[in-house]
Amino acid sequence: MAEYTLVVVRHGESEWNQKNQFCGWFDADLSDTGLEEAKNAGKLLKEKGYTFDVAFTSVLKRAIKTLFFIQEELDLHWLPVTRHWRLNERHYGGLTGLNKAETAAKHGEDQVKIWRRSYDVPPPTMEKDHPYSSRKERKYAHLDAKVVPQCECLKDTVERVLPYWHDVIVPTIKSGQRVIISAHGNSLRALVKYLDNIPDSEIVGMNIPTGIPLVYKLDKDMKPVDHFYLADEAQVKAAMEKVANQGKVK
Ligand code: DG2
Repeated sequence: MAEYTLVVVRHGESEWNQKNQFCGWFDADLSDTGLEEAKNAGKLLKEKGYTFDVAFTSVLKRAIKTLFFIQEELDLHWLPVTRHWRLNERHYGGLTGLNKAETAAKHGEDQVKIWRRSYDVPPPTMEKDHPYSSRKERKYAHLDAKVVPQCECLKDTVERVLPYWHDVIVPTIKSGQRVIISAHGNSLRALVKYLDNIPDSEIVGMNIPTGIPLVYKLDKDMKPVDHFYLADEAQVKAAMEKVANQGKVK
């Protein structure tokens, strides 16, 4: 029986999603389309009667701003929001900043799919002097240098998202507070893989669309009894295909 409702949402389209660049820990802003997607997500949640007591997001502005525009539509500006690096996007390492289609033309679509979607094959490591290195960013200065990744496969992302899920988010949900998480394509794939117990081989085919709220109904042990996107099937399918196709040669 469903005991709790959790809503997760991938941020609206970012400027780097729009330019089809690997983004990871780079702090890209929302595009104008992404801003509209964020507002629409809020409108949809309002229309369907969802409300929240607490919100979690990453320390990346595309997710933070998406959450803000959702709060705005729901008139929930007062909501306690926790921003945490463990909800950041998967770190794309040396691919950060490269165009996905151009990378596919250079290395092949299969290789790009492995880098984007495999469970345990990491992208190339980010060099120390990489122009988009997060090493020197003030928001990560409090972290042990060993914790700040220089590249991550999905398995690495699962390993850093789950402690936060178990230690912070689960107790919050179990306390009866209604939770929304605004995060990223791959930090959410990590969470969804765990929640739905998706095998490593099947997670390869899973793409999370931007700006469409995904609702989980969880039982008392936090096992999903149901989940669904707040959009019709055709819209979700098209949005997922759009994400998948970003790794194809144009
Ligand atoms: C995208 C996901 O992350 O890219 O890092 O480029 O969700 O923060 O926009 P997000 C990125 P793909 O894994 O879909 O290529």
